Amino acid sequence: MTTPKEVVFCLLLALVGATKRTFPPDFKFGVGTSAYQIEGAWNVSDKTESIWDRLTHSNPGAIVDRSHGDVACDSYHQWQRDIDMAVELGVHFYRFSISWPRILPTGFPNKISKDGKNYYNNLINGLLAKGIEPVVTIYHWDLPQRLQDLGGWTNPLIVDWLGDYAKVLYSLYADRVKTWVTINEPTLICDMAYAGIGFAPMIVDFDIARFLCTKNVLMAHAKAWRIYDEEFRPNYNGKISLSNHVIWYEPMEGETEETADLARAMGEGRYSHPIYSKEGGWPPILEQKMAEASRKEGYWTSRLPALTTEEIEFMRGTFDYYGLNHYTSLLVRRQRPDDVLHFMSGSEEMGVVLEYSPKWGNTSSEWLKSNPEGLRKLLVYIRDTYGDIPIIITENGCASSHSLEDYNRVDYHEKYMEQMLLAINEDKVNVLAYTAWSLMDNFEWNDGYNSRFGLYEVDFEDPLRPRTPRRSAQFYADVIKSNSLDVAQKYRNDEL
Ligand code: GBH
Repeated sequence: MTTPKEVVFCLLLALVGATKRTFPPDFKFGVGTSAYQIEGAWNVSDKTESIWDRLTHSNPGAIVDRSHGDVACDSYHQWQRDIDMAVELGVHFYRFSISWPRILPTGFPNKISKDGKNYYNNLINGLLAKGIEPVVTIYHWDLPQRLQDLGGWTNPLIVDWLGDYAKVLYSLYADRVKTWVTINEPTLICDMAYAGIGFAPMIVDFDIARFLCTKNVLMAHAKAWRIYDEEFRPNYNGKISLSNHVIWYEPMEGETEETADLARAMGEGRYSHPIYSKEGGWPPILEQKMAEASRKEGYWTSRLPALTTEEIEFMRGTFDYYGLNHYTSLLVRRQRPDDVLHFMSGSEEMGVVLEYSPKWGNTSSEWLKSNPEGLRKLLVYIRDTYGDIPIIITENGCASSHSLEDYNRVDYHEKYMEQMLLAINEDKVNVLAYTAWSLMDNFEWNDGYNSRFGLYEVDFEDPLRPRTPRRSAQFYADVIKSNSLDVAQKYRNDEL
């Protein structure tokens, strides 16, 4: 016989167990895409060339399947279907980006494209009509080629160019768009673009251009944030930040946290410390190591540009939330004399080497290993380093095979969301929202159409680009509907 006391006890236990897998009541779920990856219509109406149009057309070998985004998912024509998919998933918000050369064909605000303006108006209004919040990224890598010809992200004037472009967008859409991302992943814009690995504009200058870009991209973000803060926030009261791509750097066995901190300063701190830290500016250890390395190499000044007090103040505190794109982890160890470093394998300046752990799960991308605990540690690290800032996960996801039965994606999302929940419920990290990347298969940059990140599969052979929900889409919809991970069991395949 079970006594009433025992029944109550069991019920309580079940409740505690259940809440562990349950999201806070006001937690928000979304999906993301970006303009060049989905829109197509690369030369429709008065749209001009972006650096990705130029790269894919003039240098097809830079893309593994020699493809391009000329048509992509054809979202320029199929935005209604895109909205329908967001409705099917039941997401609270849809994160998409605006194409700079579609809105401003000259790159400058002297001419605003009527068709470009209407396209995003339709998308925004269509989402709002269905109760879905538009979350808008101002810059997701498709720089007008004209601005690239003027030096792109190495020219400090880009701080004003981006500021003007952002102001045009606020004037057009800030009455309805309440959450903004200024710039997506500065580290890709600077560190990948100048590394000579085929990322637009494919200029090889890892030592200098890369760090000029780092400073300019952060100043441009700060400019866009300040324009919003001063001229638009009083009327519209939205929130705005940038999205950083942050890897979790874990010390290798036998290595110290200090060693991992060296990698963190270069990979994460370089793009976060100037914005989110109380004191602002570069992480001190990065400034010191960069100065030492530059001196050894014979430079007269540090390759990491110095910041004036005004610049430090200009960037410091320009956020309303921490925008986090997170996919994977890396192990860190100290560099040994016989290590030869190349792009992504470590940093000569910091004296660290980066490696994957054989214990982490493989995905179909070489660079993306599944280490869900890394997300929890990273969330705690961000809170401990910068304080109790609200965090929005603006991207998380993985690629699958070209199949509708994407068990690996279900598994990845379940485990990463589970760790996020532990950070929220156990560690009390203030995470407001989660964005699955991506709504649908799309042009995956240098991987072309080989990598499939979509909750929806897209048939790129069919001129109509039909979209079909994968297993993971059904899983995500059910998680959102129930506000809990307990439904996961139905979508897993435990035999795999
Ligand atoms: C995100 O960046 C992007 O914001 C998004 O547009 C993209 O679709 C998504 O990733 C999925 O890739 O093979 O060694 O050359 C994540 C950053 C992108 C960084 C891929 C590493 C390949 C490195 N990562 N990149 S490598």
